[in-house]
Amino acid sequence: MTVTSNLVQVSKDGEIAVITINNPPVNALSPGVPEGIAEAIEILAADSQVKAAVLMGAGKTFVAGADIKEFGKITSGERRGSELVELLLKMEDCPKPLVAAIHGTAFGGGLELAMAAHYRVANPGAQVGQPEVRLGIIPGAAGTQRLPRLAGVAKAVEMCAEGNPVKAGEALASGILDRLIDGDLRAGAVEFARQIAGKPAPKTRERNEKLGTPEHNAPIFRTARQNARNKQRGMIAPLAAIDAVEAATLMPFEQGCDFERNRFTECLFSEESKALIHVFFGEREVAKIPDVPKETPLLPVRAAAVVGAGTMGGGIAMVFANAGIPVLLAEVDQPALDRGLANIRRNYANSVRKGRLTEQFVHERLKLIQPTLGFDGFSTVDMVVEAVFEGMELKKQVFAELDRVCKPGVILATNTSTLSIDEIARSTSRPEFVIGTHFFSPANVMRLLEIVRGRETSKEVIATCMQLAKKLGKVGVLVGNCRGFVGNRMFGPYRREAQFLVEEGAGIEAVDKALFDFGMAMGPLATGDLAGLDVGWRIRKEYRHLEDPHVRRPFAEDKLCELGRFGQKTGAGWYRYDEQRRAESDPAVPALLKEWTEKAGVPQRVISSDEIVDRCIYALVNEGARILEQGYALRATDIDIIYLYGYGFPSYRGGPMWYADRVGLDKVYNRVCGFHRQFGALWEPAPLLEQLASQGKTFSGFQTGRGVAA
Ligand code: T1G
Repeated sequence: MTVTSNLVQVSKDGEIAVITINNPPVNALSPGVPEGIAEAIEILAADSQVKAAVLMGAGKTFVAGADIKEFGKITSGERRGSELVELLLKMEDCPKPLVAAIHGTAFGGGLELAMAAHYRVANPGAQVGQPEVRLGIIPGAAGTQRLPRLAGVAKAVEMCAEGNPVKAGEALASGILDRLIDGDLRAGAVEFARQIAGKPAPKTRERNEKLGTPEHNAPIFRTARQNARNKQRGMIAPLAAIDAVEAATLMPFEQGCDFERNRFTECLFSEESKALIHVFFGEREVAKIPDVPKETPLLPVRAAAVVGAGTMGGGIAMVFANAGIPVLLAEVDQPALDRGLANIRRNYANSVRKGRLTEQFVHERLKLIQPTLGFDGFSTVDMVVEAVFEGMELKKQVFAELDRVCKPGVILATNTSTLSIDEIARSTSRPEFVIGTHFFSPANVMRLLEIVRGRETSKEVIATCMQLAKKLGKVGVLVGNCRGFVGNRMFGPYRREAQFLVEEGAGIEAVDKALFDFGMAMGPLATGDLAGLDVGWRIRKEYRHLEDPHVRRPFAEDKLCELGRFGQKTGAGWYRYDEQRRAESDPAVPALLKEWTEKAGVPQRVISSDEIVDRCIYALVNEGARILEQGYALRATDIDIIYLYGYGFPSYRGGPMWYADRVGLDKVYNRVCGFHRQFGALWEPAPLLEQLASQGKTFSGFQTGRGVAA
């Protein structure tokens, strides 16, 4: 039995046909796959020998969904995009029962394919899901219509609106799967098919018993919409997904599919979807380093050590332990070590209380964290992450000691957020093994890991850390060794403008609200209070001698710090905080600002939220352009991913560089020129921004054409 498409093969196991999709790496439903399956269905339907059929994927997974790379052809009108919908009806109407056999993932169109089969079996390790909202779309091949018929309304709404994967056990319990098969999936599925051959093949679209009543469903949809507005603030796709599942409970199947199709198309043409598809491929692209080829040998990381058990050190130790890597946690004295361990236990207890981790998991992980005084045991580890106080002299002492006690070939990483990797590396005899691994606070939660390349850092060390990032559940982005690297270097101008805006008369709440409404997870001033205003204040004092005294600098935060207002940690900063660290406005601050700005002679004016957003976001973009042209980031996408996973930039805007591209670099450039005329040198446009704007080009098209600058 042969099919014309080489992406689909059909074989026979006695009276059972097996259709295998073979489109590596993830069996996406690329052109040729739906057509191949449709052809296979026709062939086996006509073959009297065949009593039933199994549909499965070759390689590591079932089907990861529609081919995302093809979406552009749908929005350009080159492809209809409804091929899948027609195939699913053909599958459902096939006179021979079809069994979908799932391993790895059945996501998006992959689950829709499986739900059009008459039965679904899976390996216990498999996952199913409708993650389309993460691409700014909704299921487009009747997923919102068939899923509630199998799993019930509440489960279907949760899966389609949130997009989280569901493990096989839960999928079986909710009615999506009919059986779990241990061991050889193909053999188990063929055996299952034999058992159901000749029996009536239930069509999912005709199973209405789980669709509930409008009265029963109303609170489900109400809660789901509230959750979507809170958790996926600013996004349209989650709300569209809820509407489509609701349509399934109110309309006949065909009508519900039309409703879904219209909402799907609306979302697919949205800016939100373009941004999130940019993020999807961006997350994968940042792992590719032009001058560090895929086959670069990796160094083993079987055991690690962390120097310093403070907030960052403790969090980093949890990250290694959570990934199953035994980790030494070192401190200078017992009280400091006890404080660090108590912090770790508290963090784990919080995660258990919130249901994110189990007691069992925590118990096992705590066993992997080995407290130690000094550098005892360091001769056995493969990697060390230094997380001591942010001072160059102290870090150099630590690295000199590590150079003495660690065996050859150990990766010596520093968690510094501002200091030069090269200067730290020079305190060792092995600078090629020194690298920056800049975690973000809280390290056991934040997904970003800025990996900082030093001038001598070897490709093996870089490749190993990029790979390790994935194992640690982080998104690793390689950056160059400049002051503040990429994230913090851009954050400086962003927070500078926020302070200037307050000093010029914009209210504290107004500045934070404008950026919050723009989609930032938190306003710039409240973020300062969370991180601690004193962190920046100490760094500014350390670098004061390097600053040009003729250039305007914000003064408000320095003055707040001189009053001991460091933010949440001191109960007061821009806002004041109660015991639960809940913020409230503090009338004392506007009064102080009035006194300070009058003394400094800063004219006060009414400032629009548009100006607030443009000044803060374009400050990011302008500095990002400088970083790109200087080669401290490989691609604009890398900057976008850094801001999404490290600084709470809204994913549905794609990141600061993507956002600027969508606004149009000519508009951004003109706005920056306007600020330059109004506010002076700090707003000098980056040459790359000027160049690309004048050429009508974009940041995403810009290639530095060389490795990350060291
Ligand atoms: N389309 C095109 N390419 C894809 C793809 C897809 N659906 N999924 C993965 N790739 C590429 C990816 O870019 C990478 O390429 C390589 O495959 C390996 O991926 C009709 C409209 C399945 C969990 O959202 O979540 O169906 O970088 O590195 O870590 O209603 O890939 O090597 O060149 O991620 O093992 C819905 C997306 C689509 C799932 C595997 N489906 N994929 O993770 O490998 S919309 C999704 C994933 C849809 C229907 C709608 C993950 C994975 P490269 P990888 P992985």
